[in-house]
Amino acid sequence: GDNKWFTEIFAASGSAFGLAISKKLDEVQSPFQHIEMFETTHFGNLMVIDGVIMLSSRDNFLYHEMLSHPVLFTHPNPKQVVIIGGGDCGTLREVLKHPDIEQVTQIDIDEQVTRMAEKYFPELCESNNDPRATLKFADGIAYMRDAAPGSLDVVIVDSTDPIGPGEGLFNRAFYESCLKALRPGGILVQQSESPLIHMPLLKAMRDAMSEAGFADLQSLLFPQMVYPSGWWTCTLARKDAKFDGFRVEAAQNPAFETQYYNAEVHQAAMALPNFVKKAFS
Ligand code: PUT
Repeated sequence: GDNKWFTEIFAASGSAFGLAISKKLDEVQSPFQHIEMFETTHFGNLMVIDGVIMLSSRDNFLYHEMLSHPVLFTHPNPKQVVIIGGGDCGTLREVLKHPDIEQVTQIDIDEQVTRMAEKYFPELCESNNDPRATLKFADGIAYMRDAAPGSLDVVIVDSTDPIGPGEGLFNRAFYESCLKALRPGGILVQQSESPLIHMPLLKAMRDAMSEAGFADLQSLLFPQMVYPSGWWTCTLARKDAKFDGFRVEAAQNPAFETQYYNAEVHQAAMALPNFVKKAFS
């Protein structure tokens, strides 16, 4: 047809992903990055940052739910949550679905990401005025470095890839800041790229988390069509003890609705294929 295509080329893996575009909606050069918004023919709106797909209306629920609910149902009693990045507010919305959460502070370096999300993904921003939510636009690395020791239950790193402003969120120094800011029992979770085509990066993240002093790691796998290879991970790192399952009963009877997450999906996401086990060993 007459449609144009947005294509993201993954040079390192000799692959690419494309979506048919009906029109360009918006574009802004922020002090940090180039943000573009498109209307697609079949996936709703699409946000692209520095040429890299961040989210589409149609499938972002997979990523946002898997970055939020597994960690919150693994922690025994999460109250204080920080989100680093997450400017589209989709993760924030999922976290705020948990009624026992008392406070969520989101720190994205780029206010323009949130301004675009308010306009083009209003459904993701529907909880931004929740009294438990605080949105700050600042450097997440400095925020975690200066966070009060032992003050947080869960830190969620919902970042871009480790190039550009997100780069400093993938190293030992950052993980040490997170570890210090977590209370006993605290858990860090970070989006950790594709198991199929980014394994060296995923492995390096896990090694850096261990070297920073986290006691145990757990990577979860889930589909995410608009990201490279269509298959993605998040990695949980527990401050001071081995992981010991999750709160299955609570996950089976949530006080809210989800589109992807449920207790069975959580259990299944913890199953590691042999090539992943081998890479982690
Ligand atoms: N928020 C995760 C972005 C990943 C893009 N490749």
